[in-house]
Amino acid sequence: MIKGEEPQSLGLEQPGPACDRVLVAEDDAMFRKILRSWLESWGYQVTVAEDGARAWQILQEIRAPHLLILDWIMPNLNGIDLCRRVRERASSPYQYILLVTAKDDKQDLVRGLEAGADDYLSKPFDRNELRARLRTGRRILTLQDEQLKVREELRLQATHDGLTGTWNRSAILDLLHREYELAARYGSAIGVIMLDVDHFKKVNDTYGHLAGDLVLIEAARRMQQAVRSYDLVGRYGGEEFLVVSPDCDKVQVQVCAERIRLAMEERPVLAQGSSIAITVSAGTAILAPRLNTEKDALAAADTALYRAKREGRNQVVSCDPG
Ligand code: GH3
Ligand code: MG
Ligand code: MG
Ligand code: MG
Repeated sequence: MIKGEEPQSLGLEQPGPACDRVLVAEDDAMFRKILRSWLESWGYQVTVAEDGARAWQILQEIRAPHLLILDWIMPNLNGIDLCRRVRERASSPYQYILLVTAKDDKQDLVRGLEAGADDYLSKPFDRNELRARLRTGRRILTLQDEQLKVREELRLQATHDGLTGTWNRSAILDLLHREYELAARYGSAIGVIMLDVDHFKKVNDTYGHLAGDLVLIEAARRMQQAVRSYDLVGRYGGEEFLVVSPDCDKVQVQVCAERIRLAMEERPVLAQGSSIAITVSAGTAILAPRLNTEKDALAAADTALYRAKREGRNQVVSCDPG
């Protein structure tokens, strides 16, 4: 029934994290057992399903395998229909499907590929051939993983500030807009805090630009710690930050800004062997879609920040309502 042997395995095929798991959907118990033992000897983690319905169930799990070996003829849900379902779902990341069957005429092959299979293997098949075809699948999945990683890295770079790791200016403004739309729908309000490190130029002049950078990193870290988990911190400009605080009223946003102010004043930043005292000034405003726009709220917070600076720094000023 199954022909072929292969030379002594050289051990694990060093499977990557996403494509080291294989789902075998096969109704023939004997064949299932053989496949499992081969696959395990090549270093794969194997999950088996005795019919198509069970395989579909397994595929709903979060850590479902990305490499699928599907038998064509199975009870409940056959391999071709299962294949179609997987493709209709169009999930990312991609799942590589190897269809296995005793059918071997050209038309069947075309049907299988049209249903969304990536490759096709006729029973009885050679152990080495299966191994080689799985390697092809793994190569494709590995490439995909790398692409996904690159895409994620690019997305991170495009939305985050390289120095502090907070959202960058365009991202925090996008997020403010998203919160604005949500608040408009639910009739809620958003707190907006504009913050600026006091006399930061002096930090650079006294301790050097590198120490200045470390102060910014630490300031951003303290801000993140001072806000609620769903508040958003972004670097708005050089030493200026914007905090977006969803579901917030005037008092809550002041409290939040005050917590940030205290977190800075509380203890100096240790950078490059120096102990650097820092303070921030903050201006707060409320964005309520029924009353004002994002632009209004940002301008109001900015005006309040300007007042905080003028009135002596290291303080929180709220914009006057209206
Ligand atoms: P104020 O209290 O009025 O805000 O005074 P300030 O000195 O903080 O304000 P000013 O706008 O005069 O100076 C801001 C300084 O921040 C000038 C600029 O060189 C510095 N700066 C901006 N971005 C960075 C950065 O990424 N790293 C470092 N080290 N310095 C930066
Ligand atoms: Mg079968
Ligand atoms: Mg400043
Ligand atoms: Mg400034």
